[in-house]
Amino acid sequence: EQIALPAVQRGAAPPLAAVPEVDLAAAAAGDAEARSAAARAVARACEEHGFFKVTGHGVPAPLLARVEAAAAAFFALPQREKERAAATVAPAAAAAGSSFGYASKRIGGNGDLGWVEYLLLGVTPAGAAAPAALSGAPMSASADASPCCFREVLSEYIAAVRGLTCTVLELMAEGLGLGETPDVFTRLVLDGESDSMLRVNHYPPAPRPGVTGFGAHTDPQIVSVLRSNAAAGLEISLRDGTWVAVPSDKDSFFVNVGDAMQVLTNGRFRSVRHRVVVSSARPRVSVIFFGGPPPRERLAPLPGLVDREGGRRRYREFTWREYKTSAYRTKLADNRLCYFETA
Ligand code: GA4
Repeated sequence: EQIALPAVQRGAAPPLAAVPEVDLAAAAAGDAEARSAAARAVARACEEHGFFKVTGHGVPAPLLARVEAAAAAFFALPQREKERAAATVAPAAAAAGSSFGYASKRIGGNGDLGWVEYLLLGVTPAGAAAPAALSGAPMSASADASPCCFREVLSEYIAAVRGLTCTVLELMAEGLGLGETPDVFTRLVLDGESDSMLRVNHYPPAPRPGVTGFGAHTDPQIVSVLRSNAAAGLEISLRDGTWVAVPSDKDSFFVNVGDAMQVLTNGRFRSVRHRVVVSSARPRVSVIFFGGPPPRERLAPLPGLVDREGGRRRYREFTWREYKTSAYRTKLADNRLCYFETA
């Protein structure tokens, strides 16, 4: 089956000179002042770029290496085996109409294409998985591509990255001056019905430089936490619309503010437009945890933040189910928030 190659970008984007960075270890080890300095740095980065890097995250390097090795081994399988294995790794893919599972080049259901193949998984609710039971299981860092072990290493990873996501969300709350309700965001991601997802992307070396791996878009969820191997490719759009390349850093995580967070903060935190341009000769592997609320959750600008803007609400209230249904009807590059803005 032939699928047209996605578009090629014009020139290479210049690197982002100063990637905002937050050291969680320093914030945790320090006093209240160190923590509130970290919270302010997080809030500043979310206002300016909707994007920042996290160091000192405490997710063990060997776990990251095992995820990377298992992903590389999975994508090295023959096409038919990937499709078959994905049904084991992602049982939800069996559900009709679900976008979960394995796919190559096609992104979403509305004709978007990228130089990418990926696995998209629904994340089991917090507590439902039993990562502790897996910790003693033998899992070598070498290429064990069996769906059983890939699934297990991914569930261990999900538990770790969910914890990291919650630390980040608490800092966001504190940075917004919502310290009296530190769980205002974490409760959405920790809810038993949280609609969170994991995406494992593999960008093979491109036939020519500058091919679009994943086209420009914002993420619909609250927050996305990304980790990649050392291959470059991620770019973000600055406030003025210029694109900048984010130097890869396999030892750190990158956080994107999503559409739902932009709504909750009444536009104060910015849902960052980002894309992946494939230019390097080495394959890029990225794993992204998307923290989403339960489908029934009503989302609206938080009253405490609206008051500070003289009571102007920029978005109307809607449920996450409503937003997702609407978002999944759009093309990747579309603005999805505009339908929910107040006049
Ligand atoms: C972008 C963020 C996540 O990867 C994703 C994507 C989803 C998909 O790949 O199926 C979407 C895209 C994402 C936003 C608009 C719609 C839905 C493809 C698309 C064209 C899993 C998500 O939740 O939204």
